[in-house]
Amino acid sequence: MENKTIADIFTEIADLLDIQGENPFRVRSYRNAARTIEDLGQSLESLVKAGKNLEEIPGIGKSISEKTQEILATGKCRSLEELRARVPPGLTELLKLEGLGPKKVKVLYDELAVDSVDRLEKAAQAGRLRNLTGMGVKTEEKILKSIEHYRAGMGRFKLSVGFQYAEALLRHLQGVPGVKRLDPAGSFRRRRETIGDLDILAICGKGCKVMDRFTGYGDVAEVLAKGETKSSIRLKCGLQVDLRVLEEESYGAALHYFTGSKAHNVAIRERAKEKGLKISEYGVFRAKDEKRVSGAQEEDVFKAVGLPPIPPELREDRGEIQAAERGALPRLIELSEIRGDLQMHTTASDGKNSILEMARKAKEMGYAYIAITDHSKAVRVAGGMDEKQLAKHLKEIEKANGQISGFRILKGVEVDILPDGTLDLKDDILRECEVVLASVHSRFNMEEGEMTRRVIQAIRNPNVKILAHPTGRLILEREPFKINLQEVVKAAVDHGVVLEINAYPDRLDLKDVDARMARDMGAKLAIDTDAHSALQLELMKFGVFTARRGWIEAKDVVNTLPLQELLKILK
Ligand code: DGT
Ligand code: CA
Ligand code: CA
Ligand code: ZN
Repeated sequence: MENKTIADIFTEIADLLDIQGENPFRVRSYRNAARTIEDLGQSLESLVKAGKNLEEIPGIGKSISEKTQEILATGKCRSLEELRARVPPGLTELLKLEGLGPKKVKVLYDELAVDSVDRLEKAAQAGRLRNLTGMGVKTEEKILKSIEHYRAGMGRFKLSVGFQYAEALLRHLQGVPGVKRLDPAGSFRRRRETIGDLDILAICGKGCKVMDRFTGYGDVAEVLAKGETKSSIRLKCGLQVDLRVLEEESYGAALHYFTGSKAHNVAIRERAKEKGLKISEYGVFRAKDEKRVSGAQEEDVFKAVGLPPIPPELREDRGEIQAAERGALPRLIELSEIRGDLQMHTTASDGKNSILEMARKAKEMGYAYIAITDHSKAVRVAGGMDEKQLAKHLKEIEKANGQISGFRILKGVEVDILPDGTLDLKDDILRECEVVLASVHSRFNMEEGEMTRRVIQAIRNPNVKILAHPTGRLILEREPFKINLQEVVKAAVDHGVVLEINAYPDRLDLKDVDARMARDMGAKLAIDTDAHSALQLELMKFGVFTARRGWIEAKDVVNTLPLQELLKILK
């Protein structure tokens, strides 16, 4: 069983408790557990099989551990079923709408019997929400927008979630005798931030049982189609997976075709037409007599249209074909070029590991440095620090530095940008830090002008070095706040402030096209994990994917620099 499946059960328990008005601490403990499990980076099932005590994992207590074992053993959770019996189904779905919390959901149900997204939409359209306590005409408008947004993302999965399912499934298929090649394609291979489904391609020898193995996978909820060359399944989590078995001679053409994007494919085919060629998922052919020219390798497709290979992340028809033509494709940043991580949290605020534990893990990953950047006091739910606590914490960082060799822990903080644009901590203490990240964690609903002024005022503070998660979005959960990003980037460039690509898979903020715009305007970027545990330092790859989709090169990214050069930039 996948971690995500277990995490979803705890999220649902939290939602159901929340709607019933349960103790917020209890609700939060389930939410935290779900998050921990989802981002664990190791399979809970295999940990249990290896006899590990789950309570040793930070964020997992006795009750969660017991429930996890129950879920793994029986596939069910009794507490969840009891809760479900008490709350109308449909209410938890309403919680997924942005701006709808458990209190509002309860009012909507009690007063208007709203128990589904459709009913809520009808009620809002009919103007029936405006008379309820705490709601108005504005609420109705907002809810209708949230519903639209929710429907657009419905059925899509965050890339990080897709990764967990894809890796497990590929492992399952890899061992099948006769399987010669296995490649994920589609939006997954292009590293889009969300995926609609997973497309897998394979080459197999005669008599290979890969299709049986595929449709017989333990996590399958439904077999949608089964054939010799194509099968489709739906996993228990709802994700659809297509598997195609191909001939060796057309594999490269198919890999190109099914990687997409559709817009990129169309543009490539048009180029082929001009050259008297026809490109399809079966190969490259001469138009006049349909004679096969090539198609076994993916490069064949590019070669046929006179181009060098284009990395999958760029294949969105956003100028990559023209750039390839001019020999001007970027040399995209690689994960191995990252030398350190400049945003992370420890037990001093809402992280799960100590300074030294974070540093040891980072060193083990081959990094030369990290910055410890815990929250400031305005973020109360995250245990943010005041000036005095930060001063003490900075001493702790210095001390930890003495306990690890050949590695540097930078003194940092993630200071909150208050609604009026001032910072949450005094300049005196910020000056003591080597890395000050500034970010917005409250009042997301400001007007664009007001929010832009707020953030630019923070950028103007000479102590601020990095603007963290600049648009505040949460993928499939929360829209970015309204802000004039161009003005923000311009201010950042003027004041030498670095813009973050937050690698945390829920954020990926700046997103691909915004990072590209920022770089084109002359901004420097930092790719940071925002890790809340040592294991989450591994999430860096998702930030690198986003950067690659944004045409970013190593030279644009400050944490590819050696320590001494980085320190110069931070000064
Ligand atoms: P997704 O699954 O919504 O995240 O996005 P994709 O890009 O994975 O799209 P999907 O799964 O529908 O199809 C996989 C690839 O197959 C797609 O990226 C390009 C190719 N493809 C699908 N339909 C067409 C089409 O009508 N024309 C062309 N040229 N290519 C297509
Ligand atoms: Ca797909
Ligand atoms: Ca597909
Ligand atoms: Zn935090």
